[in-house]
Amino acid sequence: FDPKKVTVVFVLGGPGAGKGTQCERLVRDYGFVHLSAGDLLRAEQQREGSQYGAMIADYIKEGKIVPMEVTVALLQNAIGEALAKQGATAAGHSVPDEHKDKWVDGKGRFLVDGFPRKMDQAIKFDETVCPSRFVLFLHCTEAVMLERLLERGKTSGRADDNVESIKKRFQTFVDTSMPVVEHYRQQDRVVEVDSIASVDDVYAQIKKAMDETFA
Ligand code: UP5
Ligand code: MG
Repeated sequence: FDPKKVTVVFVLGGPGAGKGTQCERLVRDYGFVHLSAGDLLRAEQQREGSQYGAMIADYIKEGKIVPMEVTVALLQNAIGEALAKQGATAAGHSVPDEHKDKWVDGKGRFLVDGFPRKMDQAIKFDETVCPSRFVLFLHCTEAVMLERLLERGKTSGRADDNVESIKKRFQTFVDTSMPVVEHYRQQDRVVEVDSIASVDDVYAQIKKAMDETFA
C-alpha cells in the first residue's frame, strides 16, 4: 500500500496502562482503525497452521518481545487489509461532524497499540511502513498497572495476566520499551498523558491532545 494513504499514531505505555481501553474511545470518536500488536500476535498464535504459534506463546508468557519480522508483517498485512476493505475511509466508523474537517483527508487512520516496543521495531516500521504522525504515551505507575492486570486476569484468560508474567512484562517495558519512548521524545513526537486517573479523565486529556495536534 501507499504510505501516503495512511496516518499512523503509535499508542505506547506499560502493561495495563490502558492502551486498549483508550483506543476503543478514539475509534468511536475519530474513526481510527485500531490495531493492537498484542492482539494480532495472540490471533496469529491461535491460527491453525501458523508456524509461529508456539514461539509467540512462549514470548508472551515470558513478557519478551517477539522477533520484529513477525510483528511488523502482521501489522503491515492488517493495514493493507483495512485499506483494501474500506478504501480511503476508516473501517466504517463514522467521524463526528466536529472532526470531519480535521480527519477526512483521504487517508486511513490507524492506532498502532503496543508497538513499537523495541528500538529495532521502531526503525524497521518507520523505514518500511511509514513514520508515525505522533506517539501517544500513557504514563502509569507499576502499582496501579499491577492492580489493573490482576483484576483483569480473573476473567481475561490471558496467559500473561499473572504475577510472574506481569513482573517480567514490567522489566521488559523498563529495559526495552522506554528507550523507544525516549527516542521519540528526543524527536519531539511524544504526547504524554497521565493514565492513573479514571478512564473518562484520561480520555479527556487525550481528546485535548488530539484536537490540539490536528487543529
Ligand atoms: N483500565 C484501563 N484503564 C483504566 C483506568 N483509567 N482506570 C481503571 N481501570 C482501567 O487495560 C487494562 C485493564 O485496566 C483493563 O481491565 C481495563 O479495564 C483497566 P487495557 O486497556 O487492556 O490496558 P493495555 O495498556 O492495553 O494493557 P495490555 O495488558 O494489553 O498491555 P501490554 O502492553 O502488556 O499487552 P500487549 O497485548 O500489547 O502485549 C502483550 C505481549 O505481546 C507483550 O508482553 C509481548 O510479549 C508481546 N508483544 C510483542 O512481542 N511485540 C509487540 O510489538 C507487541 C506485543
Ligand atoms: Mg492492550
